[in-house]
Amino acid sequence: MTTRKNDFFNGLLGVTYFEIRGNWNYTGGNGRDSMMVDGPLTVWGSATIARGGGDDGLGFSALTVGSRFRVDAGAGDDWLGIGEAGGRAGRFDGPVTINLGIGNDTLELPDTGADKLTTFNSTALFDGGTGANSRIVAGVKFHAIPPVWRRFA
Ligand SMILES: [Ca+2]
Repeated sequence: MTTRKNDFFNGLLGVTYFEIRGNWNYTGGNGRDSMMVDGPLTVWGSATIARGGGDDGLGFSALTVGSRFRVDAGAGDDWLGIGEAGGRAGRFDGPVTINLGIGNDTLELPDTGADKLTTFNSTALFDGGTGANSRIVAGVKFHAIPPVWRRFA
């Protein structure tokens, strides 16, 4: 399934559970994109998110991905949030690769609550890219393999 910009998820308001039984590819355009995926959303295969230029905002709440999860935020001062404070957790069973690209970017992994932590079950690489990048990492669980952090303050 391939989605562009916000069209797809704007149509899902009010849906309480959604499942993609394959791979999910999202491509944002240049300019300022903003997308909040308020799950539960389960992707059986891989999920690949490419944002393009612009100061983008991207949030995932209760996202579960069965295979590889990759985000390329591109140029611009981007914000990426995975999880929702006090909210529902997500789970990533395959390798996770987050590239925030050029710009002063922010990564947020908030505390979703002790009994429902966002869980990374494989490798996880978080690369802030060039620029002054910050991260807020609270209640997440990295199973077995420690995450790799690059270019964050
Ligand atoms: Ca960026």
